[in-house]
Amino acid sequence: MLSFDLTPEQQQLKQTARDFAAKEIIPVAARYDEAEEFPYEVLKKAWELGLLNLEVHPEYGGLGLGVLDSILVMEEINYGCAGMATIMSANDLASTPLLIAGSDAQKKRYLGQLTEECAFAAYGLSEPGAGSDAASLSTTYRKVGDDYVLNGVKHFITNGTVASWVVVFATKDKSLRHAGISCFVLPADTPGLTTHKMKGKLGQRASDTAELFFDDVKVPASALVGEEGQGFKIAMQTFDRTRPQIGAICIGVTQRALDESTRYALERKQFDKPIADFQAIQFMLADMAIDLEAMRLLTYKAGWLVDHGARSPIVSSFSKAFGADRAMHHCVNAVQIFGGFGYLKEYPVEKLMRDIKLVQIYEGTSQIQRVVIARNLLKG
Ligand code: COS
Repeated sequence: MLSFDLTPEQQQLKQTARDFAAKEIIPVAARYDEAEEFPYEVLKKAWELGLLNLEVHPEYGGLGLGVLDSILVMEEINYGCAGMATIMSANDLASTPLLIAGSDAQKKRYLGQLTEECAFAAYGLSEPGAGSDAASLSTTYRKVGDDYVLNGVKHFITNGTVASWVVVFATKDKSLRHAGISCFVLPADTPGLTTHKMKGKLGQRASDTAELFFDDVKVPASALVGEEGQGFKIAMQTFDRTRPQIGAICIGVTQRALDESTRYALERKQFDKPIADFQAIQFMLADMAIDLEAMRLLTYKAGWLVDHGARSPIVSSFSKAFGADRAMHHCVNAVQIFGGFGYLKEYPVEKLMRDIKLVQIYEGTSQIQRVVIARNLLKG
């Protein structure tokens, strides 16, 4: 049966997130963006309302909601600020390897912490020399007695300096590529692990982005997530679940671009009439609305598939690639509709344009999404 209805609970959840974005995020988003400051106070309130870590199972203190539920919340939070939403979705990104392959003890300890206090987590895959080619990562692990010892550098890690715990991918032998990679989870205060905030981002400036340095970081055998050598597949399966959340970022930001542009186009007069009367403006607004509808359908479907045990790399990549590229296009158009005012920080659309650019890059570039899509098509 095909249904486009949200349940009453989902509608309520979405409304709660919408009200929160209107009341607690929009009024302060520009200030945190300008200062490049981590918005702890805002996130603490979101956590108290139950808007973070939705997918953590009830036995670890969470609500056990689905990916579609996370998408609905993300859409609304992103309407307010993509930087703040990225912090929240990074908790889901770090939690997902544990949901997929973590032991009961790992889930209890780490996912439990996220529900007991307003804590953050980080997912450490990218490295200075390993971005799109994730399997070429250089962070190493070696077995020493019953322990593992990690060495290397991760970068562009969301929540890196504020995380209480981190998931990290490391190799026992780089020449083995995928087969050599394992996944570990460890407290962020483990001796030998240090962090450094990477400043000066174009957009999403409220989010924390960091380098992580592993210098002979010793972790017990119980830090291994899943089995040795499974790390790369855990990382990819994680993205299949989390890329639809990036689709939700695109929905939220594009909806904001459409609403702001529509309001402005009705107010702003040139040639003695509102600019909304001109087809050039109308067509830009109409194209935003068409793509928004398509983004929602793709992204909700991607989330729904995961929730129904039919995780689909290709549909998750559709959601992210289509969403990111169309959202980028429309945020540039929103600035165009605002004209010179759109280029000023006093108006909201320049931030949308800066924020959305990152979405074409992180969690796999738009080009990597097409690699995933093409490979899935070609393998039949
Ligand atoms: N689910 C399960 N297994 C998967 C998978 C998925 N979605 N995708 C790949 N695999 C498996 C493959 O089946 C293959 O397994 P076998 O060795 O058993 O055959 C293995 O993983 C290697 O796959 P593949 O050959 O496709 O890997 P590549 O090195 O060619 O890389 C891409 C694939 C490019 C898709 C991957 O490196 C990628 O997603 N890169 C982007 C990384 C990224 O998003 N970084 C952003 C981090 S910001 S959080």
